[in-house]
Amino acid sequence: MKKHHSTCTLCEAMCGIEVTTEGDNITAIVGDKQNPFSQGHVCPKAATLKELYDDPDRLRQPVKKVAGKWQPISWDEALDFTVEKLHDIQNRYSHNPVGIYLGNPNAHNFGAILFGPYFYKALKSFNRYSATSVDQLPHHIVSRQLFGHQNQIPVPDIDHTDYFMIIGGNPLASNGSIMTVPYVKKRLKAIQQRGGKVVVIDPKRSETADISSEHHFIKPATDALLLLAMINSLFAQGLSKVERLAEFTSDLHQVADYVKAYPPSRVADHVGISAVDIERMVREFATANSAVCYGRMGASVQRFGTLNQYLIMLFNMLTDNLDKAGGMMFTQPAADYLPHSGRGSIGKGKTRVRGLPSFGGEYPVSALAEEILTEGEGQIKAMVLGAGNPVLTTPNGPQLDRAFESLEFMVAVDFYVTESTRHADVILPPVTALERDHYDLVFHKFAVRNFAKFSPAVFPLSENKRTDWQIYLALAEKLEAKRGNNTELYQALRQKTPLGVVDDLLTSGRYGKGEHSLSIDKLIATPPGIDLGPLQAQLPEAIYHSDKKIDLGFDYFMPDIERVEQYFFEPIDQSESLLLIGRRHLKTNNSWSHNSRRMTKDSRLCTAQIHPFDADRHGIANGSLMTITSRVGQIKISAEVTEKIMQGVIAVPHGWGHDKEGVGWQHAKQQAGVSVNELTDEMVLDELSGNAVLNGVPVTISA
Ligand SMILES: Nc1nc2c(c(=O)[nH]1)N[C@H]1C(S)=C(S)[C@@H](COP(=O)(O)OP(=O)(O)OC[C@H]3O[C@@H](n4cnc5c(=O)[nH]c(N)nc54)[C@H](O)[C@@H]3O)O[C@H]1N2
Ligand SMILES: Nc1nc2c(c(=O)[nH]1)N[C@H]1C(S)=C(S)[C@@H](COP(=O)(O)OP(=O)(O)OC[C@H]3O[C@@H](n4cnc5c(=O)[nH]c(N)nc54)[C@H](O)[C@@H]3O)O[C@H]1N2
Ligand code: SF4
Ligand SMILES: [Mo]
Repeated sequence: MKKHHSTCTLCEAMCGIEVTTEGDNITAIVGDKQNPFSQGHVCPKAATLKELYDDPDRLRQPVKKVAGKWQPISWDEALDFTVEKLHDIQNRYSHNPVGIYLGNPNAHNFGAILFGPYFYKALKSFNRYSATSVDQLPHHIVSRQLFGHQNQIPVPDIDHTDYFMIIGGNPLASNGSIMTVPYVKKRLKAIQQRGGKVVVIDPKRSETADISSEHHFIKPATDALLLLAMINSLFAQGLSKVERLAEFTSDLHQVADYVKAYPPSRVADHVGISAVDIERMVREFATANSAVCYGRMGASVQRFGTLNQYLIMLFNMLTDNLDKAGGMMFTQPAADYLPHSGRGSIGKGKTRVRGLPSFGGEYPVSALAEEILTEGEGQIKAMVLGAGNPVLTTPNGPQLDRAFESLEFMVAVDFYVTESTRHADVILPPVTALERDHYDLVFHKFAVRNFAKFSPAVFPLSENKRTDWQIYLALAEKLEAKRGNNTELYQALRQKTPLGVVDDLLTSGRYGKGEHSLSIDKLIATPPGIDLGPLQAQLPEAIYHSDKKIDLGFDYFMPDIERVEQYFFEPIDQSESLLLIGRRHLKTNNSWSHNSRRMTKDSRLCTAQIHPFDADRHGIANGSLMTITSRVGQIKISAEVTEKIMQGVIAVPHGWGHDKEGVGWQHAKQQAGVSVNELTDEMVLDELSGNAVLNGVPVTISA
């Protein structure tokens, strides 16, 4: 029996886990009490890492589709076949007809982050897409503009704040996002215990709202109006405080001019929160010792997502809560990849069909299906899917499903036959998280405390197993060899390994010398991880603009207010519509946790939550089937009548709908659920960013 200090990679919280093994078996996974950051906390999902490891439905060897059936093949055969097909397609057309989609688990995989790009680069295709554009794209754009780097995103200093306003986030279910915060419930309660407030703005009385000091229902996708009114009221009450930050940006006070038309009284009916409440919240926020306003999925992935994130940042700055204890702060990670990664170029390219802007070398995934289905030069003919299931997770999934079916070739780096990878010609399955080394390159950077931890693989890699990075590097090398190019780079990288890169980052980083002298060896010698203290003020170092000033980017963001004005004050008749929003459950993880028997015992995981008033009005009984229709499609789903949801709103989780032919998840198929992304609309976007609109989708319903 052996015990390993490891890390759960399923969500962003980075909980330390203690994994017990006997030979090749995992016998137990519990919270690691010695981990200084998570202190023993885990959620129920941690245990599913064992189920994932044991899952008989998981691919352990490459498979190739021959006459519609999957045949196991060797790694050499699979990699050679893949490269031959990609090379042939690029020879016949050009580079761009090979598209790439990268899904969420890549962010939890430092090998894929560091070495995957060598393959994407070798493909020389501009047709890159990822889950970013159904998620956090607005945050990247705001940080790129203001602070000069797409990943320089400040996080709430939750452990020191006196007032935490959460707009469109439900950390009690999600365990936090762009805020790496194990045991968030305890930390939220601690705010209240020290006399502070937790305020939740959400169309649902979520699990987080349930433990908050104050919850306000908000009509979906009206957050921009609320935020404009909050800033307006801040100036009207004479409560803005710009002196400290004036050193870094002299223009803050000018924000007042842009929000003049939005006194709380003008927006109250639209958002569903009274002017008195808005004014009071602003006053309490602005006069608290410290306060932080934080917005996530509900605020980002909607019609005005980028403007929302921008206004949230302005509100924090105008109340003197940026880069200050208890406000929004920049984490100081031990292995800082920011100086070595792209700062994020805005709008450098445009999609072929719809002319949507690129960001950071990627196009909005809402455009992917049309780029495959629309004929002409540059049409996508082949896809590389890496750790993503966009048929279930991106808007108008059924269209993408059809598009994938029409491709000449698809390769997937994934260990399941999913709704998306079932369209592949070859699947290259990497090992699971516990079988590879782990250093959290992304989420250490968003942690609410400075911390560093390395988790060595729980099991050594055997001959016929590959990690994601090994797969990508092999593909890159073989592709360049096929083109007759020099491949020494890849051999050198294989020697270096991603771990070698992290070691360089650690030793050259801010804790590489002196007291901590961090290196991989040091972290190996300290298995539970090393606490590096609370977040520290970081301006102006945190700024990546060469003049070390925050650029408020008025010209870029403020014109969007006109769109807000038009949308809300010249309204079209939507009296028949309800507004669809998403939701997460503690026991699910996007589209790929439903094969876990332990996590799917509750039969009400995939339901449409609806207010009793709306249910009555449409003759819908609790538990009965209801139909939801949008511009794009129609689903039938069981109704869950609850007062937790705002009137006029329907909440449906994503990642379900596993009843498609050929899907390999045997258990998930039995409780298939339906995919909410059969309703979401790939033609409606947050115009500033091209981010998808998954919250606030107009729908009609019937019994
Ligand atoms: N309507 C609606 N849609 C949404 C959302 C919503 O709130 N509402 N949320 C959106 C968000 S925030 C996100 S991030 C996306 C997620 O969307 P995606 O990233 O497209 O999908 P996932 O469900 O995370 O699928 C992950 C895939 O990676 C595989 N996988 C897991 N671990 C590994 C690994 O280590 N290596 C490899 N190679 N593969 C692995 C799994 O088998 C699975 O097939 O969904 C988005 N879609
Ligand atoms: N258990 C679990 N944890 C997860 C995931 C998972 O699938 N399951 N996914 C992970 C991923 S990929 C991500 S990105 C994070 C996301 O983490 P969070 O951002 O915390 O996401 P959600 O839990 O979806 O919470 C979004 C909240 O926004 C509300 N909302 C919807 N529309 C609006 C609106 O228009 N305005 C406002 N103000 N609120 C709105 C919803 O009711 C919901 O309560 O979670 C991560 N953690
Ligand atoms: S909160 Fe997230 S990181 Fe922690 S155990 Fe649960 S899924 Fe894993
Ligand atoms: Mo996400």
